[in-house]
Amino acid sequence: MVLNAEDRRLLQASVGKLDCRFEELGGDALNRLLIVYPRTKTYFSHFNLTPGSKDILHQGEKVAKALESALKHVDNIRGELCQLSDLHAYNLRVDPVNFQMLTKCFHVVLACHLRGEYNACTYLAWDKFMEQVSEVLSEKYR
Ligand code: HEG
Repeated sequence: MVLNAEDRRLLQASVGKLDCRFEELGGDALNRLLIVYPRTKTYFSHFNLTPGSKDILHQGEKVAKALESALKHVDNIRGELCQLSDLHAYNLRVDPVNFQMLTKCFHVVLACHLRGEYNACTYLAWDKFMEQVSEVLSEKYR
């Protein structure tokens, strides 16, 4: 799905309305992912998986920083996430369905931080964006 001009505007505007730093959303989303979809823990067996652990927050921050850079380059998400795409496909071998699960958790986190600002159009813009990121991170599989 293509991000049109209005989607891009809504993405940028909603980042500006967050009541926290963008990087903090990642830890929150990853915490939720591991609780709501416990099978995702298999990818992080070397982590301290206690909710809110430093491992989880640090990893979440890395994810959020990657999302932030993709947001700054929405015209070239593929180029921006090229190395991460290789990493997830060839090294980590994360099953693509996990990206959808993380996206769902990310929506909940955005809704918590944006409250009334998170309307249907803003939701759709984020959903398209996350779909593009997920596509890029899983397209090099097999
Ligand atoms: Mg991935 C590492 C981004 C989904 C499992 N992920 C990373 C890193 C980044 C990143 C930036 C660090 C890379 C590095 O250190 O060089 N991940 C990222 C994004 C998204 C995503 C942007 C989707 C929006 N990752 C994702 C999902 C899973 C997963 C859904 C599995 C459920 N990622 C994963 C693992 C690592 C990374 C196991 C390595 C963690 C480690 O050992 O430090």
